[in-house]
Amino acid sequence: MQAFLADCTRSVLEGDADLAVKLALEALDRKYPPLEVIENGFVKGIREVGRLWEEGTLFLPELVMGAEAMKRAMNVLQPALGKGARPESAGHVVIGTIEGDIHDIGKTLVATMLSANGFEISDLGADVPAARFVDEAEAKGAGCIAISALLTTTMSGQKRVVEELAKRSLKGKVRVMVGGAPCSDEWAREIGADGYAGDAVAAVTLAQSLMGGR
Ligand code: B12
Repeated sequence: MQAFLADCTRSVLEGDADLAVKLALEALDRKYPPLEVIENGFVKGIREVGRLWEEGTLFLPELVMGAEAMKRAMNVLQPALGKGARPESAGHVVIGTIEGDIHDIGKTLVATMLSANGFEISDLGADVPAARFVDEAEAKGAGCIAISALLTTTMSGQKRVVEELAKRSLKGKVRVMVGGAPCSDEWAREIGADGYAGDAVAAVTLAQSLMGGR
């Protein structure tokens, strides 16, 4: 299993989307736990790509190729995350990546895990204006808005969502959770959000506690 996970990591590092898809299919075939393959295989690869890019060892085209390999593998593995009996709805969550930010891999993983745990999801995608989150929450009667931000330059948009809720007298009624690399518990407190989670599993626990679910 360790060697297999290392191959998954390598496929993303090398930006080899065909290999990533082949390994993802093989993981399903071998009945490996999909979340472990994602987190300890492919995600490790994309984080390493980011680190190498930051230190100047990799260039943007390689970052894009790594992300493409990661996304293609996720497309294969995600349906397996949601398998099993669907419990009754644990609540409705509106999720998206904030305006100006096109990073959607982590957001999509959080959405998939929430859905697999019984939450109804409105996934607005990436580059979503603050007001759009609130419009959708109002339209669907959602109990929670989950906002992803991967850039220090876009995370302030999460604050705008909280402000928009306050403007419409919905603050406290619709809970807000934030996540993404530059976010933290402290940031969530600072902007008046209800919570922060660092990964998709923690996001499920947080949503359950915010929405009084199981
Ligand atoms: C892949 C990637 C890209 C891809 C994105 C593809 C896509 N469709 O998503 C591409 C190549 C397009 C890209 C572009 C850019 N990127 Co980029 N990218 C990354 C990289 C390497 C990985 C992100 C990722 O997918 N991680 C894997 C997922 C699974 O992890 P995650 O996103 O952290 O999500 C997990 C948790 O954070 C949490 N979570 C996430 N969202 C949420 C939401 C909620 C509510 C909760 C509770 C939890 C939660 O759960 C997730 C699952 O466990 C990061 C490096 C890094 N370490 O994050 C840089 C990084 C985010 N990028 C960076 C930059 C600068 C850019 C560009 C500006 C580059 C450029 N010059 O053009 C552009 C931005 C374009 C834009 N306007 O958005 C910087 C940001 C620096 C900063 N301080 O702001 C980083 C940190 C790289 C670096 N080290 O410098 N990027």
